[in-house]
Amino acid sequence: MAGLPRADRCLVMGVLNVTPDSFSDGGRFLDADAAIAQGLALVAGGADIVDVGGESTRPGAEPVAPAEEARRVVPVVRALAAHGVAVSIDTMHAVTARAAVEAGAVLVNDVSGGLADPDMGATVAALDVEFVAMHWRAHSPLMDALDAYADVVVEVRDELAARVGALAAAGVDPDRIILDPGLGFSKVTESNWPLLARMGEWSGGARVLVGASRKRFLGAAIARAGHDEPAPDQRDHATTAVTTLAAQAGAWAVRVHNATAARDAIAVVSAWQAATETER
Ligand code: PMM
Repeated sequence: MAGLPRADRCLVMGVLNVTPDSFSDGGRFLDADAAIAQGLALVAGGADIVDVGGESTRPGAEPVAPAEEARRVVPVVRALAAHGVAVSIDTMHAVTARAAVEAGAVLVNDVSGGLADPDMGATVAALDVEFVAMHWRAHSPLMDALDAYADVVVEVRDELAARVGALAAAGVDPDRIILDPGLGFSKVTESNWPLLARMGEWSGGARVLVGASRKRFLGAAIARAGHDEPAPDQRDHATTAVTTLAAQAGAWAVRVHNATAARDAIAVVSAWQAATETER
């Protein structure tokens, strides 16, 4: 089983949704064999970590019972871990997190930052894993109703700090918590950009994961007058631009559908940064 790779550059987390209804890849990898093949393809393409999820979090998505979620993801996690892949489990359910870690996952990625399930903190504390705490306000049916902020950077900073405090009280080592601004989750289009541009102001020096891949706010940014807004699979170049800037800004990892594009962009950032340092 692989641990998390060393982060001497921005890491690439490849998205693998074993769901019928995710916004970009829903339905493509519901079959375990197809999902395992896609996980291995993500690694071959440049992913350092494969993030396996069994419940769609897009606005309006149907909730999935933990037993069904675990049925979808555990065989995929087990097979990928057996191939030496560093696997992350994307879940809001403590029981699914535990089952996935027992099957070989090395990181728990909880889009609710531990808010959705009161058992998540203690469960993660008992498991020897890293934890991604994403900024989140409510489940899918309600998330768009809670997108008002007086100052999005300050409120995301304070709400994430509250999560870290609660998780630490449950026994999680704060140094093992990675923060994520939750792009698109209870955020109108314009709220996502300050969170990207002012990463250092809300992260408090913690490691940062950026999940911008193919999201609606990128479609809005690249839309052209007189044309339909680009569909999710037409947002990869915009995603790669975010990857480049996030890597330059020191993000720990990006969560993306196209691993190769991210890996190439990060290699360019590393070469550019190395040349900057030798010239000083
Ligand atoms: N976005 C989605 C799902 N999981 N996890 C983290 N940590 N950050 C995100 O931004 C995030 C996530 C929704 O996108 P998907 O349907 O493509 O998985």
